[in-house]
Amino acid sequence: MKGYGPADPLQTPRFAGISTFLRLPHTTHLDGVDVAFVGLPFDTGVSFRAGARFGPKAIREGSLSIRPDYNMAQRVALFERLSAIDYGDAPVVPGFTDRSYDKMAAALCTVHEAGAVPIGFGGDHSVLLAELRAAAATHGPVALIQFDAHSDTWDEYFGEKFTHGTVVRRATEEGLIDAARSTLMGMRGGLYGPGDLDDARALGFTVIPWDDLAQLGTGAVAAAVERAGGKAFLTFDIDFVDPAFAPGTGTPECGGPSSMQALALLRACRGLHIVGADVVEVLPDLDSSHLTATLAATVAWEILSLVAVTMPDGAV
Ligand SMILES: [Mn+2]
Repeated sequence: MKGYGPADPLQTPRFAGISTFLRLPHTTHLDGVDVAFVGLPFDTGVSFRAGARFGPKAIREGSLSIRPDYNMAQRVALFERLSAIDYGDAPVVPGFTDRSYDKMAAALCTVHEAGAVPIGFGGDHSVLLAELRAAAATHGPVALIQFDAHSDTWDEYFGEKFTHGTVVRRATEEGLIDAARSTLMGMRGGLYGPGDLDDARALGFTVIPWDDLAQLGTGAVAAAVERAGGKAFLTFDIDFVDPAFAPGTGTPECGGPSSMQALALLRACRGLHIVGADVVEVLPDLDSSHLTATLAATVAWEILSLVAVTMPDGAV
């Protein structure tokens, strides 16, 4: 093991102990840390169902069933290549978006400044703005790779600018992301008008609706990685996946990818230079099967694997 890694599941069973993500050590000491998992328990930005503030807890619990050490699909021994911790949750002020953004961004800036990659657990998707403010403060404008049933590029909801449906537009306006290097994938369901996705394209994004992505497959994701061409933030809204596989989410859209398809598409991000990432919009109250949280944890682990494959192999 390179540094911090999970408790050995062959010494203590995976259901035992305190539920940190992957049973990684919970610490805020960042020396030598490559990846820090950070909970973002905020759901004031939602337009429909609330409850994602409890997402981080559920995703940690959902991670316990994962055998964390080796990713068979990527052929990588994760903790021989990187040191990872559970940083805990960023502070938030429930009901107050601006102050929560400031607090979450400050916590995430600390992680970036230490040279570690934060992987956030939402929280609703509005937390992305805090994450991108923190990422851009260290790295400058980044490419956004977004898996999501919605583009989140609307201008406002109910006259409000800072919501989970407007966050990608705000990040563009603030110069946090480079739209020309960014790809939004998975959009489906009804829209407010015929121009909704054209508006996203007018901002400079490459937009690949789910019906197209389903036909194009992993090659379209590889092309998105190519287009990113450098530092990138990967955001995964769990509503990208069909609600049959991920029912515990705020704004479900039927007719999406299975969990198998979604994971294959995510793995095709191999080679992406990830400086930050997240998985968001898990609502445990509607996740009676725990499948959504388990899938979200798997997504976060696959993202950790994507970071691992870009690092030197430290195995002896
Ligand atoms: Mn979203």
